[in-house]
Amino acid sequence: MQESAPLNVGFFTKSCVVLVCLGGVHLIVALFFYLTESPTKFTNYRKIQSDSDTYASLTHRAAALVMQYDNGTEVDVMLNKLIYNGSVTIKDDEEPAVLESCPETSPLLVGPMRVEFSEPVSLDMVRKDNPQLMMGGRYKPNDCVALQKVAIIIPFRNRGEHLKYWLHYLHPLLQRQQLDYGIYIIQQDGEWTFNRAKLLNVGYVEALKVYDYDCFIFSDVDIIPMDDRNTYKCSNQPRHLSVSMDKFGFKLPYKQYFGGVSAMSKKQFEKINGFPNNYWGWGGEDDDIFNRFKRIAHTRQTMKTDGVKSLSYKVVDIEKDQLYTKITVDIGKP
Ligand code: NGS
Repeated sequence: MQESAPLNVGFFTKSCVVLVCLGGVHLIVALFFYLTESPTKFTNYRKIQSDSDTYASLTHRAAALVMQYDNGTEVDVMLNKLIYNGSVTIKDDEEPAVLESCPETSPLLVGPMRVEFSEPVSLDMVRKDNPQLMMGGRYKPNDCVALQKVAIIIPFRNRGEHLKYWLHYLHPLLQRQQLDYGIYIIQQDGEWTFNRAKLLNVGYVEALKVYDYDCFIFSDVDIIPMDDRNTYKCSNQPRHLSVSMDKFGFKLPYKQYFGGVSAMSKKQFEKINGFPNNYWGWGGEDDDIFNRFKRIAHTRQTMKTDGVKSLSYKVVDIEKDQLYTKITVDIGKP
């Protein structure tokens, strides 16, 4: 028993030395990997697990691009491409695939459409037919970056039947047109006289609170295009879209007619101070806005004081459905 004691002590000491050496080697290897790996962790965002991580790192990359580009428009385009929700796909160990812009003319268009109202339509059916819609009636193509961000504004009260058909026909059409769009139903609260133009102004202001729209389509709830080549987009001039309607024998009722469906960019809308707020009841407001683009003395004076800049209203309710954002507003009375 006594003889074996020194042997055990020697073995114990050796084991300790071996263990310390192994610990040292481990430390050196760990230090080596730490020094060679850590810089890449802060410059690359490749291994991204969750959506929020994706968004955060893209924002970061976009911010870096802002530093690199001096030209404002170029930065805008790059930011747009990178921060475009859901349009940048990232896989492990791959650079993010930045999407191309959608083409000027969508390849998905079908041309003339059969539009008829004899078959009943339900909102549930429209929801099922349009599974790609996001809450609030929002959509954007997932394989290209839409050329315009379009808010569609519909003045509304007691026209549920019309609305169903409008949504049934328009959602698929707008998706075929490859637009980044949102539907805003602006419902006038109460029973006072309807004011279409003021509701359109409200729609403009409210839609801009939700998203950075650059194009606005103002549409009656009972007008449906019969050909999807009539694009719900803006151009360098205000556009009148409903130029050939069945109820007018497929021609304009008069040359200056600007009612039904019209398109204006944000810039154009701001330039004319939006729609007049003081047309209560049927008619005239669309002629007024037509004249805001012309040198007609009276309108040119009133448009400065009466328009989106002097708009006042109270939001009563905001309902977000898969098919639309419905905003109920108190716009006062005549
Ligand atoms: C004009 C109205 C417009 C209206 C157009 C078509 O007379 O607001 O008729 O109306 N102008 C005035 O009242 C000054 S419609 O047949 O669509 O009801 O858009």
